[in-house]
Amino acid sequence: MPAENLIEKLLSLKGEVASVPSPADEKELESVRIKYLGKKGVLSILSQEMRSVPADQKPEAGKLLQEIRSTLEGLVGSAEIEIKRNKVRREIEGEFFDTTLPSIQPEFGSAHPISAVMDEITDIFSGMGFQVEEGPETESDLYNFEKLNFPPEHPARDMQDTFHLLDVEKILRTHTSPVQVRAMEKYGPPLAVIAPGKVYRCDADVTHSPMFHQIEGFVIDKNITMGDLKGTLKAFATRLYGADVKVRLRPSFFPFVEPGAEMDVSCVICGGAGCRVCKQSGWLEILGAGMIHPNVLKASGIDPDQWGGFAFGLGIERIAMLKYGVDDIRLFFENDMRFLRQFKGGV
Ligand code: FA5
Repeated sequence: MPAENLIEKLLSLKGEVASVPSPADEKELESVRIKYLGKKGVLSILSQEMRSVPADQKPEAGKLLQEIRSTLEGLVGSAEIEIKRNKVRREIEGEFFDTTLPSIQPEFGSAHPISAVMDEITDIFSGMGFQVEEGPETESDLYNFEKLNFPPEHPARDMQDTFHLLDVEKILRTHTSPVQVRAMEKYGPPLAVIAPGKVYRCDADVTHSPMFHQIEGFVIDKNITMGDLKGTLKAFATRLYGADVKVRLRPSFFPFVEPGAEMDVSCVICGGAGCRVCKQSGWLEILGAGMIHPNVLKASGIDPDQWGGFAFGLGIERIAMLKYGVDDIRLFFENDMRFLRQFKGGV
């Protein structure tokens, strides 16, 4: 076929297509699609005729063909959207909505009990003027142990079964105490810091989990005494457990404090009379504490002759277990909705 003929045909088709009205329904849409864009449609036939067009005229014919295809595709595409839209509109108009029916209430989630206890404790200390700090969960031996007065190979390291990361000289922090050093180095004295976060130990039974949460707290200032430590912790325990709670400090050992202590509160279950939870002793241990060791102050760039401080660290899961009477720590991490829903009313 001579090229002029195909080009003429295409020009005339272009005019025709420009005046095709937008299809009003699915039937009209389908017939436009079949007539022009179908396998045996006009465009397909004209495309085949392209083969016999001389090479120098192919560009013009090809361009026209492409223009016509785009116009048709645009026409069909927008008609398709409009037809669907009209269909939905008709359906909605035909439906009856009873606007007086009560709506379906979405189910509200709630804070995880561990997050709630952590927030509550953080709030108590923030209220006393402590600033909140965070530290990295992957730590160096230097911050997790050495600057905290655990010498290399010292047996005290065995108190905390450590996860070592392969290929890098890092560990998962075993406690939040490294944040003491990091904050002292960052800000210098005086300081009052609280550091909540996740910690990790190679440890698993009904009261120990490989990942758990601690809150570290410490104060650095002049003339700080054990009395300041006890007063602060007593104020904290009173806010957490109520005015009737009693506290006591017992001597204990942590390399980064001297003297070191553990604090017990009168049993929150039996009020001190003796029960299964407190093993008839009337007391529950809730945290470790002490006066910050001069070696830790030195390692953090603080002169121990000028400044002193106290520190404490507590396990959140232990506090939450006592608070809610939970006897297996794993329940906190299994994401069983039957367990978690019980804390919905707020904690
Ligand atoms: C420490 O981790 C010290 N860094 C605390 C400290 C800070 C002492 C500042 C002095 C001054 P300890 O190893 O005892 O101490 O752990 C503190 C608490 O973490 C424990 O009382 C316990 O409640 C909790 N804990 C320890 N191991 C686990 C575990 N595997 N799962 C759950 N809770 C744990």
